[in-house]
Amino acid sequence: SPDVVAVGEAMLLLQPPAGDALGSADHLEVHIAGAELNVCAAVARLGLRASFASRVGDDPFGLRVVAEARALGVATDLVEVDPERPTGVYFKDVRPDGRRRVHYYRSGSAAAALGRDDAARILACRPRAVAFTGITAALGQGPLDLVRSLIDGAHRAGTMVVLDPNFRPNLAPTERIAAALRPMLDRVGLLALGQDESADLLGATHPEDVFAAAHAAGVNEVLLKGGPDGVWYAGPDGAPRHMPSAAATVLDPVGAGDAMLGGYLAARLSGAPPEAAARIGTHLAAAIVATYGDNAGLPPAAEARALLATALRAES
Ligand code: KDG
Repeated sequence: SPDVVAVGEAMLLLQPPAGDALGSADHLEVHIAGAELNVCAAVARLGLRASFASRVGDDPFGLRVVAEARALGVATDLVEVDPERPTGVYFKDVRPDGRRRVHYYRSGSAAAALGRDDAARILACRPRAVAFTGITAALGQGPLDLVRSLIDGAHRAGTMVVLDPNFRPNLAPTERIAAALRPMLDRVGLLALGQDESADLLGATHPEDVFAAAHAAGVNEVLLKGGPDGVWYAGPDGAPRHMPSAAATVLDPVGAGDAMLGGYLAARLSGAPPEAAARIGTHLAAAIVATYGDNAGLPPAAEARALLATALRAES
């Protein structure tokens, strides 16, 4: 059975080549993206078993999602093909200052038809951890019901629940998704969130306050992602410790938070303490931001696994 199952939507991503803009580019680069798939890619690269659970359309893009997920080493037997609905598509502009702007064409997509009925097949493979983001919860009522069933089922089975709020205002109003996620926090094993998201979810941005608020809400472990400001993980006393970003070149920041989470999670599941896990997440995130595309640029498997092995040795 898989170490991690991540549940959500993967899409075809079209973005202009370096230096070009969406409004004037003659050609667009094609990638496959989706926060939960990006998390799976990082987990798999470190040598753990990651499975992506979703629905895709019966179209060339759905086939491409499945093929590229497999090429990333991610299992796809929990991806169902929907004959009636298309695979979602999104476009991304990366501005010269590194900021991004996304345009979604995903309403009515195959993944938006995920629902409570999908929980059983996901939990039946008995993963060690089940991961999803606020994007999954924002896809529609069915996906939100699925998230709720998964949390309950995972909690009953003793499976770790991993949540990243990943608010996407273009998709659903932040406060509506925050309100849906808050009551789930008491069953969340690992909450990975950005500093802007912690303001919306927990009303706190200062790391001490974020950790305290998350623990008060019942969260077991917190990873606070500050983007270029680095990351905060739990020190031996449970209080936040800081690790700076390792990014030297920032070409495309999208996907860095997912690589951070995937790297951290894989390392924790392998027995690494939070500090070593945060170092691995930091390393993967730096590789992602130096490359165009949301999950392109991860270090080769041998290098990633050596990194994890070194981190584990340092601890023993
Ligand atoms: O975290 C990166 C994701 O935002 C990206 O890959 C696409 O899942 C995606 C979304 O909904 O924006």
